[in-house]
Amino acid sequence: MTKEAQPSFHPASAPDFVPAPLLRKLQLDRLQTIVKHAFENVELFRHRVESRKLRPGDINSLADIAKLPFTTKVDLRDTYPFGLFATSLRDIVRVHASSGTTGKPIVVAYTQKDLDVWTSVMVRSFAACGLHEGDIIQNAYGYGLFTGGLGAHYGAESIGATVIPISGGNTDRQLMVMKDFGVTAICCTPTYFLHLIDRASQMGVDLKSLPLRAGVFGAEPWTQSMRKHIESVTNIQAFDIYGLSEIIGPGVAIECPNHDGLHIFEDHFYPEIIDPETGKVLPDGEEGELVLTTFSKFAMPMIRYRTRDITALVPGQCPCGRTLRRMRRIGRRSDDMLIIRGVNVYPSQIEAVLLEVEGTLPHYQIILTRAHGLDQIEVQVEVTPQVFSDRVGALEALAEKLMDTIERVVGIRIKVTLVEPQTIQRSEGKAKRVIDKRAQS
Ligand code: DLL
Repeated sequence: MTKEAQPSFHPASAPDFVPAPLLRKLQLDRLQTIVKHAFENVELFRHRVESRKLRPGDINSLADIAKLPFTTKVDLRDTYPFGLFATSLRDIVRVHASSGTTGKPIVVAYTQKDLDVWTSVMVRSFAACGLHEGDIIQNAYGYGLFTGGLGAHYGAESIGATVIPISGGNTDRQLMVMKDFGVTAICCTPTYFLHLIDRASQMGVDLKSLPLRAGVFGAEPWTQSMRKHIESVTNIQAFDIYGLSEIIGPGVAIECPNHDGLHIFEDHFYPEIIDPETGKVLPDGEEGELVLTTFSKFAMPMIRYRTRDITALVPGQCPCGRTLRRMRRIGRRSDDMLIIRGVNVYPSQIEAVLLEVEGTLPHYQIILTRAHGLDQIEVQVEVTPQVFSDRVGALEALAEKLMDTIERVVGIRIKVTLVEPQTIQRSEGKAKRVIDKRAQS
């Protein structure tokens, strides 16, 4: 049993319950305004729209959004650093950046009004997790150019909670603060929370006995099995929060206490699911790439931004009564697919197997190497201290079982190496699951 978040209705959540026809009308108004703003102020967008022989006045329904061009991460790179800004620098009060895989970061910008919108969606996110005035929130997302720290910070302050701006890292101090300050909720990546759990058990801190009752976990994929693990060893309720720098940061979507998909704050972020190959819009329920349009961000509007995150919109209404549509949790990105011996392999498929099989810990790494021109893949996973101290035969049997199960799920046999607890490097932020050594092989 998890410690229940207070179920009462929070007034900040009122916009989550706007009747759908009104919400659609608001979305169309906002879409028309933002398209006009981007057309008038962002050269790249204007050229693309004009080359399609379109004008902002041609957007007369929400379905017309499909006429507009997509924006991609490459566009942000090509216009680095300020090329997609739609207001003068004088009106921009904050920038953030996310590190790309290729050197230069992606830069994003906010006017004061944009920041107010961001704070409001973070307040609504915390409210959906049952947090309120009087809560003590330990914010262990990194502060700095990463959006996690400051995004959660202003939302938590604005809901009236007491914020501990501890940022990531220094795990022993995190646990001391959690215990001594009576922390009731924590914000961090799910893998960092796993690390906190481990360290707590080494230090003899019983997380179940603390007032901690909610975790707001995001910034990286995690699984239902990881949620079960976290909730059973801590008794907290684990909420999935989604967001990305290009759209605003954390607070694009959040789970409600039903934990059946994440409600998208659709009055500010319009979702579409497309076929990543053809770009065609897919109906609700079908899995594809999430495309988001920002309705209320004026420093840097993003029209039809291709997130690369793979999900589906959940058909039907959530029992919580929110009219905001939900998306399935993000298990993978279209660009993190590995192709091994011609078979498509996603790290999330491997993780799901590791977490289902008894005796392993949720700490693993996928190592890619190349031998004789062929890609090789190995999974290293930590096992529990009991398993590790067991007979060699038992370890071998567990490795065999994992290899069999992975083969059944993924379609190819992958080498699994069991390693001692605490061998795999822990992350303070987003975990690095895939170590690609192919260039060195
Ligand atoms: O990770 C913003 C954030 C901070 C979200 C704190 C939640 C909590 P970026 O660094 O730009 O922004 O990374 C965005 O991270 O496109 C997804 O691939 C991934 N991601 C974010 N949240 C989730 C989640 C922040 N809940 C990228 N589940 C996104 C799965 C997530 N993946």
